[in-house]
Amino acid sequence: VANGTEFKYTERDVMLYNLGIGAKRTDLRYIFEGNDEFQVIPTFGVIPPFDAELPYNLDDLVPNFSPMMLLHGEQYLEVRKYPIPTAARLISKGKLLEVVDKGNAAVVKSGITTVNAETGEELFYNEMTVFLRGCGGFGGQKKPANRGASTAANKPPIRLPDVVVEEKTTEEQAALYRLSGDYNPLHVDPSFAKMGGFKQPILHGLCFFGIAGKAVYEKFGPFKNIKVRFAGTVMPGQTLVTEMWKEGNKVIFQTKVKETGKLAIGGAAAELVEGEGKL
Ligand code: HDC
Repeated sequence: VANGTEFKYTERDVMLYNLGIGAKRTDLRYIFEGNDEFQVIPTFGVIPPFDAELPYNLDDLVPNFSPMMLLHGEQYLEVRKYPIPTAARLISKGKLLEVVDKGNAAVVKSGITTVNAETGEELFYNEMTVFLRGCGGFGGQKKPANRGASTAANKPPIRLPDVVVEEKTTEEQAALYRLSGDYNPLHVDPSFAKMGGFKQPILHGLCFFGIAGKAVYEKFGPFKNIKVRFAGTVMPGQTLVTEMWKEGNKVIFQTKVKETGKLAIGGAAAELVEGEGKL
């Protein structure tokens, strides 16, 4: 839509989001509006775009589109201004960046800019990439374009990680996380998940992105951008192990599922806000 869609959030939404990505009752700055340092974890910037109406339908872009076969492929978030307000009215506008033909699958990337509805100031920019299984082979471009930080390979260095953070998700993680705005049935409805090829509902990519991003934020401080590729699925209840390497101003990271040893997030990095880094 020409004027964008309004997304209004309050302190209650902030607490719900923080809890959805694993904030504990002892993290008062995340779960108690009366705390002096009450704040939203910066990965919250991926939430406002869920209310943005995109000026196209996936159905019209690729053949055989089915919502059950959609997976979140990659996410890139820029936080354009700190501090992030704990309540605001925002407007998000999205556009199509590219459609890539992977043969079996199609990869569709959207760019969404979110501004403060009152001041017009830019707050967040997102690139959201969906991986559409069974929707390729239409003769489209084969490789995604190079977009700098949003498509960087971020290969971890060959040394032990500088910091490792382990966090167990709960069986209710997806049921809780969805209340922040991604109501995709894939994450709670067993029959929908089965039609998508999964034995049980899987965790939102942006939920484990948030858990990993929270670990980076707590160990290294605020970041100006963060990028991940969802390399494997996570089931609610599994334990996530996030390994981080500080390389100059950049924190390269990856997240594995402890129970299986498989990679859930790869090709990931956050660029720290200059002069704010903790280490
Ligand atoms: O990597 C596989 C996988 O399962 N990843 C995990 C996906 C996942 O769990 N995502 C989160 C849960 S789904 C979710 O949260 C949905 C949410 O509710 C809705 C979000 C809505 C956003 C709205 C925006 C508008 C899988 C299946 C993705 C790929 O595995 P394979 O099929 O085995 O592919 P592979 O052989 O490894 O690679 C084939 C080509 O595809 C590229 N590629 C691989 N993974 C990618 C990816 N591209 C983008 N994102 C990914 N995650 C590879 O580079 C490869 O390309 P090429 O052949 O050119 O090298």
